[in-house]
Amino acid sequence: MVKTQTITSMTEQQISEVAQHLENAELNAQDVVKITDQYPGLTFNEALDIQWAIRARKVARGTRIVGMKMGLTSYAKMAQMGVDKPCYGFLADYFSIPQGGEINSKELIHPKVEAEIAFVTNAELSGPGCNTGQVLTATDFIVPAVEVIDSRYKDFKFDLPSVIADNSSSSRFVIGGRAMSVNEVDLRTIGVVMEKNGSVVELGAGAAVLGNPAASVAMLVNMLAERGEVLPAGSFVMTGGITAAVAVEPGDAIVVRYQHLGDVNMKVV
Ligand code: 0L1
Ligand code: MG
Repeated sequence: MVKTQTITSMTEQQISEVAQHLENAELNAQDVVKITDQYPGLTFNEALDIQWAIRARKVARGTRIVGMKMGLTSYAKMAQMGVDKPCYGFLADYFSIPQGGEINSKELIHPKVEAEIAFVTNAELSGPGCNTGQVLTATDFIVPAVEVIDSRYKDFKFDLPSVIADNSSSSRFVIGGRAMSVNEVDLRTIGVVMEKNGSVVELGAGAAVLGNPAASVAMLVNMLAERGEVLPAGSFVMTGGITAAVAVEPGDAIVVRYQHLGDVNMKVV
């Protein structure tokens, strides 16, 4: 456990200790208190340093990074959290569950599912100043995807720096439905219906995500630029929840029906 202390700038050793602490919480499916309880002065940059250190730990063990996710991209969710800025995280290879597959609740703490639209790019995107038009030009296709978020923090209680350090609650995702060109659909009006055990639990439309899910990809690119990073060609990006996150437990069957794009489904075991 990390020692309680009030600091305004963390050493590399402290970044590394917190990264190990949060990654262990993820790997052992063991909740922890939010990291700002130990580090009240945690800055956004330090939180990102921790997230990138977790990513580096996984890569060093041979895990592949297969995509990126944006989180807190709906104004409703930002208001609920009392934040004015979305966050991003990375997707590791073992987060990917096939269409119709099983979400193993034993590997997770308190999973919730979110209906999202994912983009796959065919050209490098770089910021600052990346805009929605550049994203649409660089999009190979979109595909429906459901994110399973799982905050490592007890009772899903955190603040923005804490959740950024915790890889923005990334844990699993399922890609389903069919791929389509952005020219074939109006991203803002794509309708989504989420069903749990046959009952409709959430509804939404693409515009819930920053007015247009392509704006979420542009925001990711501009956030990456703040750290000197680009979004390479061929990237898979989940743009954030169109619907509220829905808690799931063993025995639940989730089907998300997307207008034009088909269904995404999974079972929780
Ligand atoms: O993907 C998301 O929108 C979630 C980001 C982190 C906040 C949360 O865990 O609810
Ligand atoms: Mg999400």
